[in-house]
Amino acid sequence: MLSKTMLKALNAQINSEMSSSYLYLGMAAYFKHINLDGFSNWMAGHSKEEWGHAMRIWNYVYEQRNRVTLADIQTPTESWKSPTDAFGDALKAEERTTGQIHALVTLAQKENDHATFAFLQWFVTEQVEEEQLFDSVLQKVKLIGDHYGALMMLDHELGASNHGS
Ligand code: OFO
Repeated sequence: MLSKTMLKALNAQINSEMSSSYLYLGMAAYFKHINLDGFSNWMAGHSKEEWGHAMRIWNYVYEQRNRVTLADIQTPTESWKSPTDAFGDALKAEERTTGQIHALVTLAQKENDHATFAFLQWFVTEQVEEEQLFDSVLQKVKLIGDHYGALMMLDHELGASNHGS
């Protein structure tokens, strides 16, 4: 069983992962709207991945013989000034998630909750990968700027990658 505090924090993280999923779906819609289908598919894949993170916590809460409580998911932004702007927001969202995961780890340590501490290690590693991934795309779109040909090449590259699918 989880403590009341730990359960509340894990339920909040489920909501946050679902909000990230919805944010990336909003970005997929934005990219689709400006005809960057590869970017759009990549973001839609990432949206699914975030939903998977929420479900990973969902399953853990039930394994611990507690129950999940769902809350409203924030309406995401659906337009950005440019791909650079969108990826800047995505990286900020990942950095925010990293902070939340680290706060959960600290809470698990404080409560001597060894099982939750062990469970969270997957997320700690995942966040390092995610920040690196989003930052690498951000740096590329920054370099590309308004160069249409290069943007099309990156669109093709992202569309062909299996990320998130
Ligand atoms: Fe679940 O935040 Fe990205 O990874």
